[in-house]
Amino acid sequence: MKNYLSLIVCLLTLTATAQDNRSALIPMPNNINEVKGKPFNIDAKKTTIYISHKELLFAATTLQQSLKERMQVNIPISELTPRGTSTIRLQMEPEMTGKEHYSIWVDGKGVTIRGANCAAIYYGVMTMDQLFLGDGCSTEQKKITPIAIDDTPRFAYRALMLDPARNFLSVEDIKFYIDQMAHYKYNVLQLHLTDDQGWRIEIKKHPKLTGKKFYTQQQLKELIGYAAERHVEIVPEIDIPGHTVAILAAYPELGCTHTDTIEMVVGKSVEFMLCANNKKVYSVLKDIIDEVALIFPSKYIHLGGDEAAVEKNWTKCSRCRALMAQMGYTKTSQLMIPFFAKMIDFVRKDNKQPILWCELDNIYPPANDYLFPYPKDVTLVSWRGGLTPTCLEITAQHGNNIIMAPGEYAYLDYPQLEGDLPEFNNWGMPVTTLEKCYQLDPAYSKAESEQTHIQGIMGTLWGEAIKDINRLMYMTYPRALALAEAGWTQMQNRNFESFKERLYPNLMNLIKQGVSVRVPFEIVNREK
Ligand code: TNX
Repeated sequence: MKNYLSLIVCLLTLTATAQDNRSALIPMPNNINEVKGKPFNIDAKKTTIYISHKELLFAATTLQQSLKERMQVNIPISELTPRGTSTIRLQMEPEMTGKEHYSIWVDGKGVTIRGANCAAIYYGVMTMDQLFLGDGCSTEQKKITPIAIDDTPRFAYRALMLDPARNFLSVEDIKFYIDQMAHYKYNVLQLHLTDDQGWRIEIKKHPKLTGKKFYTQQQLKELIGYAAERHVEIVPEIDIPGHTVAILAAYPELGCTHTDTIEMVVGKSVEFMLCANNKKVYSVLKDIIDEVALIFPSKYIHLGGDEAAVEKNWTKCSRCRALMAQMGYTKTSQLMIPFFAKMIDFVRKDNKQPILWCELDNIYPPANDYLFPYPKDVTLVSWRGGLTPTCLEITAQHGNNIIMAPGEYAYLDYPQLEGDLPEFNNWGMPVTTLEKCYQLDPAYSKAESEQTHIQGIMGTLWGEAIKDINRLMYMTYPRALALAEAGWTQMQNRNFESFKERLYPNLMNLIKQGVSVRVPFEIVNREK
């Protein structure tokens, strides 16, 4: 009787919303095929999740939790050879190509998720969870509709960025943020750890850097471990040589000669820079980079390099001017060459690769070249509104890799609608609607041959107005869902109308997890 009733409820819902097993898939998988036949019945007494390798235990536990939450069943996990008739298999197959490539096969007899490694299989589990979420009727009856998915991401680098330098975020809040982003197959979280308003990472050799609110190295290691289980890598950013009031307030002797007597107040000014010709600057930064490299296992260290007010600092500084004369430089910005040559050398010696925000010779279009010649092994992030097409071309010419965080699509600190938040620090930010975010093609319609240097995407949530986790989530979701699809899904599989429909179950689910999403009421056509 209960089943019969739920079937009626399901049929009614079906007519209203056309739910099926594809209706909650975000990002849309790149290859889905129908499989004919009966659904697979989950039977709490018979069904078992089998893992081919011990390392898959976390993915299996995640799937177990998903089944519990969506179908109210407790399914055991086993490391034994699969037997019986009701099996869910997580099968590591090293010969499968692609680091994040997974496949799912569901038929009347069972479920198999395959991948070359844990990350790939974890993404298969994430997709399974969305199959359950979308396929409300079947899920209600503890059934899984047959389907075949073979999915691999368009881009390898799919990042979000948080800025605890401006407003501190607790470790617990960052973990909660990681929980959500991992569901949408993001694999990088960049932490902007230093800025004018604060230095948030403990550096043992220079303890004065940190004030009251910071992360100890131990806390960071724990956070890195938490993220790694969910296949999210944390990339640290130490922003130099501008955005450095916090470090200069602690060690004023690292500033330029003309700032020797200026009182530095954390957060008060954004225009003071580290001196480009001071041995101590380089020795302190080496200590910092060495400690950062030891804490973070990531391949990359981000060194900022954005918005350096060179004229207000290096041009006025006698030491910097002396270095310019010695090097025969005609423009102050050329001092970035020896400054970053040293920094990048430190990074390389620590077996890491540098990332920098891409700065061109103009902050508005038209721009013609880099601000200074970036070494080839620097990965650049394109961010300034209007300059991404130029960044794409110049990075291709010079052989630098590029990550796409274009202001017009990927800035999560910008308002989602006119008149919406942020209520302060809004310097005339462009409105970045959900639809606008969705329109991002990370390759900017370039031919295949011209996009090989594009690593992926990053949604940046600058923190000036982010006072707490609820604001953080409000600015992130649902726009991060649109960016997730831009990073993962091939253009031919993307469609805003379809995305809008797939959004609703995900919004409901996020709310259920306690995520304060913004309701994107503007996407609903009220004149039906
Ligand atoms: C520019 S984006 C910055 C940040 C600010 C942001 C505000 C970038 C590399 N630098 O320091 O927080 O604008 O939108």
